[in-house]
Amino acid sequence: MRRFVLGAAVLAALFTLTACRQSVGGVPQSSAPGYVLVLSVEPTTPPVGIGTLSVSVFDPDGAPVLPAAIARIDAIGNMSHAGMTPVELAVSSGDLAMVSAGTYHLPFDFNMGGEWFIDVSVTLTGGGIVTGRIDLDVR
Ligand SMILES: [Cu+2]
Repeated sequence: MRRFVLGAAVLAALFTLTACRQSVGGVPQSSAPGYVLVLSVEPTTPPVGIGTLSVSVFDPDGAPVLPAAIARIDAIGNMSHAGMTPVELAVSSGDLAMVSAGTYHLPFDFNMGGEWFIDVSVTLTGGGIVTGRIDLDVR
C-alpha cells in the first residue's frame, strides 16, 4: 500500500513537470455529477491555425444540454514543452454555435505545431461546471 501511494505521488509529480502549465491558475474540477463532455477536433490532426474544437454536453440522463442551460464554455490549450503561453478561449452562451443538439463548435487557435492538450469547462446556468480534456497533435 505504501509503495503504491509513493508511486502515485511520483507519477503525479512527473505529470506536473511534463505538463508545463505554469501560467494556468488551475483548471476547475468538475462539479456537475453525471454530466458528460465529449471532445473532438476537426480534422483529428489539425494544421496550425484556427481549427474547430467540438464540444458535446450531455446531462445525467444522456440528453443533450442546450444553450439555455449553458452560461459559458472555456477552453485552455497547453503544449507539452516549456515556455509556451497557453491559448485561452471563452465563449458565452449567446455566442455559442450549436451544430446539432448539445454539440458546439468553437474556433480554437492552434498557433503552433506539436502536442497539445486542451482543458474544457462548461459552466451551467443552473450551477456546476462540467470539465474534460482532449489530447491532440497539430501538424
Ligand atoms: Cu508550443
